[in-house]
Parts: sequence; structure tokens; C-alpha cells
Amino acid sequence: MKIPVSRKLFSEAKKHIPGGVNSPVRAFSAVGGEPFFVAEGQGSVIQDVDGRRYIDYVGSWGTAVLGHAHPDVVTTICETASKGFSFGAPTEAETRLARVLCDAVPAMDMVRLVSSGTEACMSAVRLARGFTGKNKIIKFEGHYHGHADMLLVSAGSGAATFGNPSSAGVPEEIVRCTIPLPFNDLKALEHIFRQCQGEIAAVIAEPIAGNAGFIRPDPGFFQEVRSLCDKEGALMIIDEVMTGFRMTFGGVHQLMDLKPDLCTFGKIIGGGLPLAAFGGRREIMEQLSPSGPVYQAGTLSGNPLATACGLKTLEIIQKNPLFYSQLEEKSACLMEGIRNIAASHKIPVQTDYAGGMFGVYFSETPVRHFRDAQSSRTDLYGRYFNLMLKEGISLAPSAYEAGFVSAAHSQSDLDSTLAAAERSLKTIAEEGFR
Ligand code: KE4
Repeated sequence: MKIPVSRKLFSEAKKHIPGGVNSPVRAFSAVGGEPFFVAEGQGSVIQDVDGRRYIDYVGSWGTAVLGHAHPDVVTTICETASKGFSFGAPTEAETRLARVLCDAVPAMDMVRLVSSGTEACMSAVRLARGFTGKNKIIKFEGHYHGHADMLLVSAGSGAATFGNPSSAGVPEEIVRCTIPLPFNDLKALEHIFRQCQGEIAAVIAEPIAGNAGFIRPDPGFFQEVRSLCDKEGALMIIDEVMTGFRMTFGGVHQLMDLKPDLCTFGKIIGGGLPLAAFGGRREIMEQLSPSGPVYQAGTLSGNPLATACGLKTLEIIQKNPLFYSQLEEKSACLMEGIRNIAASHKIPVQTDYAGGMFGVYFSETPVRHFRDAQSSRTDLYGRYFNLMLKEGISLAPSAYEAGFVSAAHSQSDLDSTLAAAERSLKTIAEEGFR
């Protein structure tokens, strides 16, 4: 039997790259099997090196909100590249992108562009500590804010997938100032604020926990977080790297009627090239070097190609007044379909969605915090993932990840996906899953 090209590439990759991948969750370790290697992506479809095509619901972890290789974005990148890639000097386009972001997000008077969500969150925490003069930060279990040392505690996404929510190599002294709490647990939050009176620099949170699957905040939860922060002189940092520009043209915190002191963005705002951002109130942001004492820097920050790609992506989104309702309709079609199919086979699933983002848990009970997600049937998720992959549907290779639809996903993509889900869930029911 012919050995798949992906398998050959994976064994070669493992000789030169730890685990054969440049980001752990890509290795499929949580769901079994080996990753396929992508040759190209067009619209809602990716094609692997063996010529197999998949309807793609990973979308580069939510970055490809327009679909892959949008022709107008490709043209913009090529035109920009012909004038040079990176100068390490200011360019007008960076200011234009900063203005677009600040106009879209009232909580941001100013913004700084960086190259990854990790950098954005790490810098926002340092800035909060510099501005408040305090050290402790509160985060929530299963929330993921990138892999900076101080945030790799009870982290979600790949960290949770590999059962090491706190990583080796992170000194105890660093994480002693990071306090992980159960999401949606106000009593725990109030208790910690009392216990650490005057020591909390910030609370950092995903507005919807997409790195634990898909967990919404309880109604009023973040309003309570806001008032506790105000009372205690702590900053509220909302991490919109995944949710930003996914449900509305701005942060989902705006739909929750929240006003954070700092927020972070990534993924969509770079359109698929390395670009992220953090921003907030002017008096806080002006503490950043060179205008203030909090140092933060980056060779490729505001990179011209990434900036042009992000600007074009946001321009295309903003031109379509139906962009977000169309995304949400697709998520609704998918999640209602999956829920009905699972019910017809008496398989317990919990589904939820918002804008272009959705989550599926194999669980009898609703998932309100990370521990619920951890006690869901992640084994069944792995089986479902692999059955759907065989059907040509590419889902997140971990139960602790959200899924994403894009503007490129068609009704026929959704219909094919639901037909594949019918066959996959029927197989699971026939195999037995209790
Ligand atoms: P990056 O450093 O990976 O660009 O961003 C870190 C980050 C920060 N905050 C949130 C809410 C995020 O979702 C992320 C990154 N998301 C994961 C996917 N859930 C990245 C995928 C990966 O690690 O390969």
C-alpha cells in the first residue's frame, strides 16, 4: 500500500522539529493519528499533500475568517511585498490600522501592534503591573492567553490538551503571582480579592472561553469582575485574541456592555499574517516605552505585510453589513444540526455558538467551567474528530478548542458537514459509547 506523503513528511519533520510541529496542538496527540500536511487552502477548503480535500473548521485557529487566500487580500499582500517586507521604521499603514482598531473598540484610546497573541497578552500584563505597581494577576482555569511564563498556569488550549496546564520550565517564583480561579465562580473571586487586598494588578479573561472549547460567562459575571476591579484598583484585561472581530466589528465585550481597561486582539486583525495588538485607556498606554517606563518592543511589530493584510481583511468585513449575521447563521445551522443528529442517536452533546465561533462537548450536562469540560467525554470527541476527518471534514484536533466558520463556507459545505456528522454519530451510536 502506498505510504501517504503526509506520513513521510511527518517522520522527516520529527527529525528536525520537536514533535514534528511548530505548535503542539497541531500534532493530533489528543485525538490520535497523525496530522495531515497542508498543500494549500482556497476559501473554505484545504487540500493536503496527498490531494485529499477537507472543509476546514479550524481556519488557522480562527484567523481565516474570510476563508483561505481571499483574492483581494492576496493582491494587497503582493502589491505591498513589491515595495519591501519590513523596515523596522514607522509606516503610515500602522497608524491607519491603529485608528481602525481604536475606532472599532471604544475601550481603546491607543493600541500597540505586536506579532502574536502571546506577545499581546504578556505585554498587557506587564503594563498592568507597571501602571498599578502591583504584581498579582488573576486568570481563569482553562483560559489561554498564550505561552508567556506568567500566564502558563491552568491554561487551556494545547496546554490543557496535553494535561500540563502549567508548563515545566516556569519558575515557581513567576507563577506565585498568578492566581487561577474557576471561571464563573464569583465567590472564589471575591475571596481572593479579600485575601490579597491591595496586591491584585489585573484580572485577565477570555470573554468567551474558546480555549476550553466554548464556555460562556454567566450573566452578570463580568459586570461583577468590573466592579471588584474598580473597588480594588485592579485593571480588567479582556483577551479578545480569538473573539475579536468574530461576533461584531470590535470586541465581543462590547456586546456584553463591558468596558475593560486593556484588551488584546489577534488572529482576524492580521488576516492570517503574524499580527496582534493590545490597547486601552490613554493614561495606561502612555506608560509604555518610549513615552513611559514599561518596556515593550518587537522587530516585526507593525510589519508592513501583516498590517496591509489585516487592514484589507478588516476593510472587506466592514464593507459587508451582513457579515456577522451571516457568520452566526452558519454557526447556528451547524450547531442545531449537530444537536438534532446527536439527539436522534441518543448521544449526549452540548453545543453553543456566537458569531463565527462554536463548540461541541460530548457531555450530559452543560459546561460552565473548565472542570466540566475536563469531565466531558473527550474520548468520544476524539472518535468523532477522526470519523469526520475520514469524511473530509477538518475539525479542531482537541476537545478544548472552539471551531470556526468563515465567510467562504457555503450552504453546501454545511449540508455536507451535517451529512458527514449523521454518518459519524451513527457509527458512534452503533459502536456504543456508554
Ligand atoms: P498566539 O501567541 O498563539 O498568536 O495567541 C495566543 C492566544 C492568546 N489568547 C487567546 C484567547 C488565544 O486563543 C490564543 C491562541 N489560540 C490558540 C488556539 N486556541 C492558538 C493555537 C496554537 O497554539 O497553535
